[in-house]
Amino acid sequence: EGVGPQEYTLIKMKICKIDSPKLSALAKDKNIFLVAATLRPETMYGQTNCWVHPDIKYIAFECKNGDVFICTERAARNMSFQGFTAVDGKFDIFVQLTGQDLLGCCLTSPLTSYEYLYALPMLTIKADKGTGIVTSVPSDSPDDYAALVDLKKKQPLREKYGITFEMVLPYQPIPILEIPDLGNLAAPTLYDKLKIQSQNDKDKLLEAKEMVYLKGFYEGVLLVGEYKGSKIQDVKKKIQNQLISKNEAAIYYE
Ligand code: A2H
Repeated sequence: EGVGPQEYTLIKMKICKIDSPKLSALAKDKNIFLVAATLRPETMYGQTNCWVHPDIKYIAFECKNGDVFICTERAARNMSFQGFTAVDGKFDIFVQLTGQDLLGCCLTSPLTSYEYLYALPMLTIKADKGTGIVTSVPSDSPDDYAALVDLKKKQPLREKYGITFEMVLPYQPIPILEIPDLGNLAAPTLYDKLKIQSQNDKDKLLEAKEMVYLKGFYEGVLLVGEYKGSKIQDVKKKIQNQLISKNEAAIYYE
């Protein structure tokens, strides 16, 4: 971790169908978003799902523009000091939730080629980082790929969390970046190469992450979208700015 605050891009993943009884009360006329904190806005072309932790507590609160955000209370408090809410430092909690309440939720998210995504369980999410919600890019994030494979392989895991096969089966990593030596599906390539076993395979996942990162950031070239053919470091900020100007993302610090 560096000295200054960490900048995240918040990706607004819009709930398209409310199943949770806890949310239906406030759903009537509001747009509700699961807000995911990412360091890699340029990879949003490859999103396949959203991750929440089943046991983490989340809240829904209203932003000054009327959007309803779902994230941890800690993140909501930080956002309230960063101009997201009507009154500085204040946020009204509409409803308290656990990740369990959000699992299986159907979402839409910017840039990805999948029309609908689902909120799925990831057991390694930390409550005290970002928003407690993570968007999943299994092509380029070893953690995301490992957690997605776990759900595809392990029927008891799906059953435990009420995840149907349809929420995971159609979702494959999308080739979005070409990285020298790692190809266009860097995370799956390293998962196989390092023989990663699951999302809990901490040491190997760390090793894989370090390998994808540096190489991805400095040498990765986009394969899709408006900046196809460009180096990531040259377009990361542009992609972030576009998402923000379309009100599909925001900047958040902690
Ligand atoms: B990243 P840092 Cl393609 N718990 O976004 C666990 N992980 C979290 C989290 C939490 N509460 N909040 C965010 N994250 C993840 C994309 C991505 C990310 C790619 C590749 C690597 C990568 C798609 N998932 O991060 O500790 C989010 O996943 C690898 C570390 O603040 C976020 O960016 O450095 C990143 O970790 C933030 O982690």
